[in-house]
Amino acid sequence: MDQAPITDMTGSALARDMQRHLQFSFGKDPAHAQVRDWRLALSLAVRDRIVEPWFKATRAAYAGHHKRVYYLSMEFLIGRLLEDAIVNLGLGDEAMAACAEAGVDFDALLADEPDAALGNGGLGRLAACFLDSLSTLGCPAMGYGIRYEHGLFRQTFHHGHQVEQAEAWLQQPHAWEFERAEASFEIGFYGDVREEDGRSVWEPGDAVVARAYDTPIIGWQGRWANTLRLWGAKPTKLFDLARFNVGDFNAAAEPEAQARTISRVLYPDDTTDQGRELRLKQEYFFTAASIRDIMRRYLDEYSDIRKLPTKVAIQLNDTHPAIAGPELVRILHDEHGLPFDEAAETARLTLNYTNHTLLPEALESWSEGLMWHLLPRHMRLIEQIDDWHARNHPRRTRSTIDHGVVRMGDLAFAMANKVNGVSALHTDLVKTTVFAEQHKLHPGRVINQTNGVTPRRWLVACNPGLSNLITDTIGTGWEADLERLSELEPHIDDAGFAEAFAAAKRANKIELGSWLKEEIGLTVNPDAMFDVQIKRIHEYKRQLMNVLETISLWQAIREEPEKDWTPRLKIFGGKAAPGYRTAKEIVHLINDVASVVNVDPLMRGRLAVAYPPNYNVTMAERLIPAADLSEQISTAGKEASGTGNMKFALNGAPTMGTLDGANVEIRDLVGADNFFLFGLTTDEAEERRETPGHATRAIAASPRLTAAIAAIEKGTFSPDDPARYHGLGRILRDSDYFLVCSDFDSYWQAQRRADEIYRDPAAWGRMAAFNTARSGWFSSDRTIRGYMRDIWDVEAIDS
Ligand code: CJB
Repeated sequence: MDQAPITDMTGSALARDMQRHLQFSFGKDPAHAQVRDWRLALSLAVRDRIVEPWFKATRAAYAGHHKRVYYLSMEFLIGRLLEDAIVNLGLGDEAMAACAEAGVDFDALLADEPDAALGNGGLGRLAACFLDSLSTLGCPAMGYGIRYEHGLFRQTFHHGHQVEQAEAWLQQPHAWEFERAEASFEIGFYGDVREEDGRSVWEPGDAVVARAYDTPIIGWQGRWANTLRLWGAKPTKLFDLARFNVGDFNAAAEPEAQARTISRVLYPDDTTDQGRELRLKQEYFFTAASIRDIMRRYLDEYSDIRKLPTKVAIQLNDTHPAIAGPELVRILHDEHGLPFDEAAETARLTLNYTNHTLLPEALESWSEGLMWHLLPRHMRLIEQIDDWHARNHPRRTRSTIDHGVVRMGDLAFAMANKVNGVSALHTDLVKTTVFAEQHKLHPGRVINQTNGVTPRRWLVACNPGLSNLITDTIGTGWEADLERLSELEPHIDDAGFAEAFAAAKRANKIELGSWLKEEIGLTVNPDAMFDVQIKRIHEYKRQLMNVLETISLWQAIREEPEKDWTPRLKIFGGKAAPGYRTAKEIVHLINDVASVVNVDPLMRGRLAVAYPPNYNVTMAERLIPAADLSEQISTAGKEASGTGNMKFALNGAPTMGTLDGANVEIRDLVGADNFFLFGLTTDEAEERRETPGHATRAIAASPRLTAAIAAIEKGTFSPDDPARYHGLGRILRDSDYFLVCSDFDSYWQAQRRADEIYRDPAAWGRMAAFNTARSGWFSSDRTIRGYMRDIWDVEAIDS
């Protein structure tokens, strides 16, 4: 029989391969196949079409002896992969037809895929957007991370309270990865260091095996594919047969259980440092495996270890992989015999560090005691690196080791060729606050690379209505050249375009409305302003200010129900770290407020609150295209960049925001008229925080805020437990570190300005369209080009 080539991109070939995989890869008779079976079969058929460009890319990188980029990240928040791959390969119509032929609903099939949540939030999602852009640009690169068995917990609400459940994305077959039993490394922990022939030799006391699992990441139009290599932990010895034979069955299985623990769960913390030994083990485990793999690949191709930085660029995504510095020095010095200073400098020229936060509680540090215990050779090398740094910079006053603690930020900085911040404002703060001394010692080392988002997932795939309108208006090609969105500008005042733009938004809102009805039983008014705040729950992100404004609006509507209010649907989404008490109280408060507001007959059609549980990438893909207003209301100086803010702007939702993170750049680009600005600036916030009694004064000056706080303290929203929110009340009154009270009135006024403009659909539509037309710069393609040019010094390969 004639066999078409595997990369046959026709619909008939895709349909044939889907049927073939169903039967021969999964052993299912089409007559009995369920949605899941079809989804897995289609995934393999699509994956087949990625393999060829993937091999081609790998061969091209080898053949040209190109410099490679390695992106080390504890988190990759990749979400679902099938639709993304279909969109990048341009197989949408073909896949739909294949499903129709098989009699399965394409949307149901896509919706069946688990959302791979191997990350907490912005940092992990950025890593996933970067993978997409690296492949789209044809940059030879590899992502390295951990193959967590359990991703971020599943959130449910029980009487408004957050309950966490284990997530289990690997309970079913995972269609996208290739297990590489041959790519395994033994990773040691504990033990001793002995001297042998003038060299230090680390003899670990325990070890696990890191096994590679590869997922190909296809770029736009399938021209290039890179690899995401995730490490799973396995025991060095599978099973203790001796113990089993004497009847000690639990002990026999212990090595396996202990080793697997390392890659079992993603730490659910976001911007708080969890000082746990297991976390440090995870960090060393994946970093050491990745560095070994990188060195193996380098030494396969080259012999001079000193030239490593000319062929390898390693990016550390925050300090989580910062142990890469001492690990690389250990390999170069202990194993390859480079003199210490040369080893340290070679390692430094290979490594780069991205800082994602300056919040003091998020700056990683580990006790020296734990380090000596778990990684004795590395701890000694950290001391030597610190001495080396001090020798070269006699004026320095800060050291990496301080009061028995190793500061990972200082280590990462000392061992980096470039250090980058993630927005213009954040990079300035990197230079002037936490890393001020290092910046003075190393001028030019700190640079800015403002974050970006991939337009393939965050516009083409999630918002087909708007994407089609864009293509109808400016033609194709903008998907990988997003600044071309500016070509929309001359059309913004065309009646036809304006109408179609508004219609696309409205269709998304109606679709979201039916999903909310199904999901949480809420009936929504599609004409209401969809006002959305989705992100981790954190005091600095100030969901509390948003819910206080909601309460205030509820009170105002109750006072004057006859007034012509601009209808609003307040949508919240986000998880609280399980151990973060205040964040969990805020979750509870949002739910309690929703349960009062949503049944108040005076609110009907005017105000409602939606808080669908278990916010994740998939939910973001649903909410962002339907949003009218984007809430980016963090205390100035606290949000390093934000990336959700970029996705909303791109999808035509103006920002309600402070001058924080990348909001500053968004406002500069979309124009001050198309952005709702409020609140203190970073400097003003710093100063206000130092002013005694700032919260008391702000509350006293604002009757609205006084009434809203009084309501939560009185138990208006928690009649079953009136004291429930006394703690939140105290935080607001006594300390208010995040300046909710100080910014409240300014926020309220900005919201009312938004109400005013929303009443004029043409004016609002214009603002929305300007947001889309002027957000092209926020493509992660632009960010990755910046990293390639300013940090990695690598060229794209034209395949
Ligand atoms: N960020 O998501 C995290 N986790 C952290 O531990 C530290 C920072 C976020 O990184 C994003 C990507 O750079 C930023 O946009 C965001 O502001 C920051 O909080």
